[in-house]
Amino acid sequence: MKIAVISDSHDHKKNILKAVSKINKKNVDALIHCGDYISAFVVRWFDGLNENIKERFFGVYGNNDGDRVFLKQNLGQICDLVGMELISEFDGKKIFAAHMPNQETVDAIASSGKFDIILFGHTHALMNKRYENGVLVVNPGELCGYLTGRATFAIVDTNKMQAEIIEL
Ligand SMILES: [Mn+2]
Repeated sequence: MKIAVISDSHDHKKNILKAVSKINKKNVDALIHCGDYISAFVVRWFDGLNENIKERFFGVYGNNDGDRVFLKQNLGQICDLVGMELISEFDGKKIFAAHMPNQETVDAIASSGKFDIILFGHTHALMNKRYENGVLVVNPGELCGYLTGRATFAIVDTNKMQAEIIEL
């Protein structure tokens, strides 16, 4: 199963539309957004996702997502905004996703053996790392590209247990 992972899109319309188009062409089965959408109106830019992807579109809130009521009301039409943490199983793999766990927390969760894949955002910095115990830890970087100049997202392959970083 292929899961697209986006974080920190920060209202960047052009990059969101580009990412949606790429995700639609990549045979992706699900999408997880690790937070920092910003405005509730981003729903219109994510709305072009293939229907099968929208059925498995999950998101957690970021620290910059102030208006959660309207985000839930609008983006919530196509995305299951689960709260601060996503804990779920995809294709037999236990996944933990949150916007801003610190690195020590990520390492502790990874070494707990309770999850196969850990996803996060917030730092706007890429991470694509397979820990010694096999846990895959991915920060897809920033879709907005505001801080690093690189607009990226990831596609996690749950069979191969690896992530491909896609640059816009
Ligand atoms: Mn951010």
